[in-house]
Amino acid sequence: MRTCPSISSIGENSSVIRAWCDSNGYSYLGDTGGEIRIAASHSTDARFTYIEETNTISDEIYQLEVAGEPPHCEVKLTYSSERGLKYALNALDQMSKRGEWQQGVKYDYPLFAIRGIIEGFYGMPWNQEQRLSMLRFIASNNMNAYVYGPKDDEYHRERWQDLYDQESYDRLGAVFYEATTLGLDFYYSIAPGLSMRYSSEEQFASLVRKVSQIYELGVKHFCLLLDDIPEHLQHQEDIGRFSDLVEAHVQLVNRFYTEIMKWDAGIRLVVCPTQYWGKGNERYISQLGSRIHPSIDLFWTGRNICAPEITISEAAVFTQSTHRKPLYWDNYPVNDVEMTDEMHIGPYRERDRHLYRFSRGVIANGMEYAESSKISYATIASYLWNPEQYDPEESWRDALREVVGLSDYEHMLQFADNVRYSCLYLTDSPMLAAELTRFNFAYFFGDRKLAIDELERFVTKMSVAAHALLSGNMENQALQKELHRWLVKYSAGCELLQVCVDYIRSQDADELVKVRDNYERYRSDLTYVFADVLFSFLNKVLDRYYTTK
Ligand code: LTM
Repeated sequence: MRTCPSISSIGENSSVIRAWCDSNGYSYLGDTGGEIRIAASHSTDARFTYIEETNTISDEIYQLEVAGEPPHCEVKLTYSSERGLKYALNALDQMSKRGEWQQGVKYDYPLFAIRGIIEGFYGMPWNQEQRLSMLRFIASNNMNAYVYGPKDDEYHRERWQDLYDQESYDRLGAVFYEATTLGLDFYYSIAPGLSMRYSSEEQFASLVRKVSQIYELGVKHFCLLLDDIPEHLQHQEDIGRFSDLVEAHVQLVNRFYTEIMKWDAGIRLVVCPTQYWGKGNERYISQLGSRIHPSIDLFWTGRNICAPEITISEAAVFTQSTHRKPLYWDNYPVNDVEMTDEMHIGPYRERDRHLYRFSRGVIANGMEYAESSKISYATIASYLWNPEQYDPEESWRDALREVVGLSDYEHMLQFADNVRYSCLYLTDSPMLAAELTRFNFAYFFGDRKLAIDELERFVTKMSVAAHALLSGNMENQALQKELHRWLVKYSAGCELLQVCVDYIRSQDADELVKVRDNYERYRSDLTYVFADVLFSFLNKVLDRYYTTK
């Protein structure tokens, strides 16, 4: 556990600074005596309200001037809003965590306007503790939006017409309160499309009533999710009334928008269309985009449900046909449905670094594994803040340090390097792959014994990490629990590699039998680690490729 320096502050917004200190583990001493002494001031100068690159008015710009180090650190903060102030405090926190006090002036702002996450996966929704911890995590990584929409919360989808019972309502209220206190926009989503009769006045009224229950909490950001529902009209009444699904959706969305805008002019609506991926100029999405109110945002996952890359030309096609920039619902790190054997803890990648100019923002869908999601989320947050300077590998290592903790970092790096496979990264195990390539060359063209020794040293390092992560008490125990299945498979892979080394060294036929037996066992567990890297090496070993002859 690190100890944080104490903080005192003079100037504006001391209550915000105090609240930030409370949720980030700093003690707040009032207006004097802190090891970090802050002078905070608000500014409405263009420099603090306007971002030139994106040509937007922003409330997220800040300047931090640091002189000295704790216990004698003087800090001047300038910002145009509470959000900017919180980001400035997060920047201070980063310095404190890393023990790197950068003297001088830092002026900074985000490039993507909407930067957030959606709890929008199939499977067990996060529990309240995980959800609140996630909110604190994304806020401390300068994201600004949390979307509530777990597919398996029955009030969200299956029982969309039913009002929340008191207990669930209070729970949701607490999430909204925490998000707002942290400076996050809380989006409530509702998904009526599995059963809704679009022609029914009664059902439309139920939809509005349900959402007004949430509005009563103070919520002003809503999502109407029409994904993963039948692509054609189902009810006879609807077939008689509308020419097709998109006509029903245009009517539903516009009526719904008109209705909720009566409550408050500050309300924002995002719609997830039924066709939420593709080229972006197909009939349904073009019709919907052309005919719904221009202020409504549309979610879009890109070229595929899980997009291997997102380019600016794809975004431009979407914008031309729908008359609005996409708000990306990025299906990473989510690992539900057919991806449940995978664990998505690799860094975010393959999103164009200029996408911020061509989109409203990115909302990243999580895994039901909340702690594990934080690893990729931290990299997504750093891409979204400044995609021009984003370095996936550097950001990933920072994320591992933050989520895993310093004491387990090196072991976790050994392990996680073999658990990077996802739609964004179809290979895996770059360190192991490089080691096997090196071994292959050295075995045939160098000192054979030395080649085997070096491979064994590498495998031992991997095995030590497996042992430590599986049997010790990790600093982040929730993470250890979530990763258990992948750690077990990784450990089995390490054992298998060791058996291979033993065989290659001894060239003993009995050792080869052991390799085969181990391999069969290893293969019967479908948990995805190492992608194909281990298999291609194993196949060579079993084919007696590494012989002394
Ligand atoms: O992506 C969207 C818009 N909807 C669903 C998600 O809820 C689900 O988590 C992902 C990944 O399986 N795929 C979807 O189609």
